[in-house]
Amino acid sequence: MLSGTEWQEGMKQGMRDRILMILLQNQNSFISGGEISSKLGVSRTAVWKIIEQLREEGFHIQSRSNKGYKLVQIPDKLDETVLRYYLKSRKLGQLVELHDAIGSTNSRAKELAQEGAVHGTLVAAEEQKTGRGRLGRSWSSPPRVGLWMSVIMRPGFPPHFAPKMTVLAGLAVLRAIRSITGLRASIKWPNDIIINSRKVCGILTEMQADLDLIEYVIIGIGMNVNTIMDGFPEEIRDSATSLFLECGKKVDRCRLMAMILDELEVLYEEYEKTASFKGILDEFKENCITLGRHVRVVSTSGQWEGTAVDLTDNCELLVELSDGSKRAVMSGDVSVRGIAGYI
Ligand code: BTX
Repeated sequence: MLSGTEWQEGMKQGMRDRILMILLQNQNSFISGGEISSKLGVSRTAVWKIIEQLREEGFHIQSRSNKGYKLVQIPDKLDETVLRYYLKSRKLGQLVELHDAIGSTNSRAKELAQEGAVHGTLVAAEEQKTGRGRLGRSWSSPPRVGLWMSVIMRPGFPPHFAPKMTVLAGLAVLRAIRSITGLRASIKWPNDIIINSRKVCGILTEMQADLDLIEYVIIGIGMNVNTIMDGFPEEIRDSATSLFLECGKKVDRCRLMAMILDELEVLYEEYEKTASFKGILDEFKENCITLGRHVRVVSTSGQWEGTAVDLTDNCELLVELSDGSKRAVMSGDVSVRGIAGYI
């Protein structure tokens, strides 16, 4: 049971979120304190107190006598109400857990999924202390400059469909980057998003399944959004980039996060409805930097090289060897020969 103070805090937070939403919906015009107070059934003094609280949190709110309040600037931080304001999706991101700092959003999402969290639950953090990449690698996730987010999905598919979820996520990220910044990013099969030969985003898909059905998939997305070059650990400065470094402008992280979730939902539902992956795979191939390139495959059975020629219907990379034979690569690590060596 909630204590009296917890209950009051909850009420205050709820009121703060509702007032913020009203301000967001009226961003270009003033809205009077009286109108807000009658909409929410609270006193003008209560409205004023919340406006002061929002100002302390960094929201820039103008006030004019006889006119009321106008929100003119949103602080650069992850905020559930701001995210909700941008979100159009019906399922993805409807339940949200935001953290200032966490070990790994994927690990937390996995815990929640095991406790029964619903399809679409989102975990995101301002900072990850132990962000994870594939094969035990680490993912640098410094505070307040990136998107470090994980979505729990419960597709009613068999386990061999899991690579398709990474494809959907990659395309969603690509589309979101393009519509918000105008930048054309590419995908390095299977899970890296590249701009100008540098990695701007990585995707980590983890799955729990039994023999014939996926129980849940966690789609972890790590994107360098407003990172400056000095913000990267030295060892990745030659291979990493951020949206800010590429387009020269700071990007609204809540808007970007909402756009990724919206695009992912659109792609996922299109696939669920039509059961056809062809259009999605074609779009992936058009944007896949790996195809047509010389690749080096590092797998548990050793290293070998060839030319990436296609993707199979199961999203495996088809690599042609010098003797003309072809091998499909499912897992393993593929490096692509690019301008700056292998990325
Ligand atoms: P990956 O294994 O393909 O890439 C990891 C490699 O990328 C590292 O070894 C390093 O060389 C390089 N790297 C590390 N951090 C960065 C960075 N910030 N930008 C560019 N390059 C970097 C890719 O794995 C998948 C990463 C997923 C990260 C998300 S964040 C939210 C979720 N939670 C979590 O713990 N992981 C995922």
